[in-house]
Amino acid sequence: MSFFERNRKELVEKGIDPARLPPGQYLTDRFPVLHVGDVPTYAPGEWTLSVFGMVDSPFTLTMDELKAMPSVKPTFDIHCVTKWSKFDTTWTGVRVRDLFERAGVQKGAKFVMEHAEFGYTTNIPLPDITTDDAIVAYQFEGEDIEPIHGGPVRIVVPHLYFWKSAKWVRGLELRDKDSAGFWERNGYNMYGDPFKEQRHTGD
Ligand SMILES: Nc1nc2c(c(=O)[nH]1)N[C@H]1C(S)=C(S)[C@@H](COP(=O)(O)O)O[C@H]1N2
Ligand SMILES: [Mo]
Repeated sequence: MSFFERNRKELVEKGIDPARLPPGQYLTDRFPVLHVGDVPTYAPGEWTLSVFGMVDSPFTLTMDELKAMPSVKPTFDIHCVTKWSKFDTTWTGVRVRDLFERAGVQKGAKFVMEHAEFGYTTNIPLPDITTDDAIVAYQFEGEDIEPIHGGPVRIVVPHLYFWKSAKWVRGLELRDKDSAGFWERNGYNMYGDPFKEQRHTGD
């Protein structure tokens, strides 16, 4: 029996619904750290988030302003394209949808480019980043997000592979056309549905 088969069998033995684990993934309790480049550090008050592109009123938020907005605390499973999945992670933050309502999304805007520190980008369709659980997160399991996991603030979008969840997010840009972000230019799928195993370009 392969590692993956054993892992799936253990899941059933623990009474967890195996349908939650996408094909080709294994479940881990650990929280692996995955990113390209350095971990940024911010002086207090230095971090900001800009909403721009095809919106009527672009704006830039400080951390205090973000935290003053209504927050949600969803729990969901996350799936990395390098094959680990982690179940029941809980995040606190503001719905991307609420930020976009404040900015006034223009007719014709259909995609979002997430911009992170040091130039990391990832593209996502507008409906996928405006679900109930797609958030600009500042807490993980009730504590400030650690810098290695994207703190002070990252995107989390549960239903796509985790590379679509930019750590150290600094900008959300509304666009009419889809274009590839960092990993998408380097062979990863434009959409990234883990349950359809959309890992690479054209999957
Ligand atoms: N800014 C930035 N965000 C990023 C990445 C990155 O390289 N830079 N990697 C992505 C990938 S591939 C994954 S799997 C997750 C990993 O998040 P974690 O380190 O908190 O597990 O972050 C995503 N967000
Ligand atoms: Mo990943």
